[in-house]
Parts: sequence; C-alpha cells; structure tokens
Amino acid sequence: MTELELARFVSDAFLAHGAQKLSFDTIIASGENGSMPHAVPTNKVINAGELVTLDMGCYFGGYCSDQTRTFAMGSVEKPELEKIYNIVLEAQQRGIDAVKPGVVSGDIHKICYDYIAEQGYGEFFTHGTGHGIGTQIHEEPYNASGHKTVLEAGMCVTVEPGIYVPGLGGVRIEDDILVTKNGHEFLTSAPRDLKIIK
Ligand SMILES: [Mn+2]
Repeated sequence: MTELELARFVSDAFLAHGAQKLSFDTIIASGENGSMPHAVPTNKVINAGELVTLDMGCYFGGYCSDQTRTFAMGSVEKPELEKIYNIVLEAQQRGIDAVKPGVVSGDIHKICYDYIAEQGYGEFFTHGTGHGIGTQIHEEPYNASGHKTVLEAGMCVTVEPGIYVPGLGGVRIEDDILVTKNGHEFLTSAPRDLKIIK
C-alpha cells in the first residue's frame, strides 16, 4: 500500500472509534522519506525492508493526543537504521525519565540532544524534543532549546526525539507524558521496542 493509503486508514480508524476529529493530518513517512521530520504522506509504495514513521493523534473530550511510532516492514534492510532506532529510543527514555515537577522544560531537550550528539548524530536531530499538549496540539511548555518553563504537576508534554539522515531514512518515537506530583505517567501505552511487521 502507499503512504497515503495507510494515512487514510489511520485517520478513518480514529473517527470510526469515536474521535471528535484528528489532532493534525496523519503523517506517514517510509524509507528515505523518513529523513524528513515533517513529511507529508505521498503516493510512494511502502516497501519490505523499510522503516515507516507514523505520527498521529486525535481529539477526544476536547483534548488531543499525539503519538509517533517507527516500525519495520518485515526486516530492516539498512543496519544503520536499527542502530539509529536504538539511539532514539534511549534518548527518549532518558528524556522521559527526567520529566517531573521542578524541571526546566529546555533541560528535557538538552538531555535527549546530548545523548544523540554523544552517539554522533547531533546534526541529524533537527527539532525540539517536545511540546505541551492539551486543548491544543502545540502549547506551552516547550521541551526545546532555550525554553525555561518549570514543569508542574498537571502539565502534559510530548517527548519525541528523532534522527533524520538524508538519503538513508529516519526514526522518531513520541509519547505523551503527564507530569504528576511524584514524577510522571505515560498517557500513551503502545510498546516502544522496534516492531517488525511480518
Ligand atoms: Mn508532537
């Protein structure tokens, strides 16, 4: 199937299951298209061996969701992409671990960025680590460079580092994390290990 066909399937499934509307146009980026962080789905056919990035969300009860998974079609043809996947996953885990009241939002980004840079991919992580999410899809606090909002219980943020290598592909993993009195809680629950679709 094509990227557009998969995007349409996901979008329709949200609405069929009771969503009020989508949070944003569903993003599907396969193969080399995965190297574009803000890819728009195309008529490109999704091929075996490729990674596919799916970024999706919907409104329910007036609030929105925003979640990204990158998965493999049958296998991972290019071994560097599996390495990149594991770097992004570890960066995301470190960022999520840091989410708690009193932490400065920009520091969440720094933790993710520094790990990715240590692994040699700093120049390929080209956006902020995340954003607040609530009645709007992008709102304060921003987990991005230079942002100084102090996290408080009740805030919800995304943690979504990514690595995008032109000509190779890309990986992004995103979850919605609620700041709680004692730390944080995942609002998204899909497994995060690299899933190989057979
Ligand atoms: Mn997001």
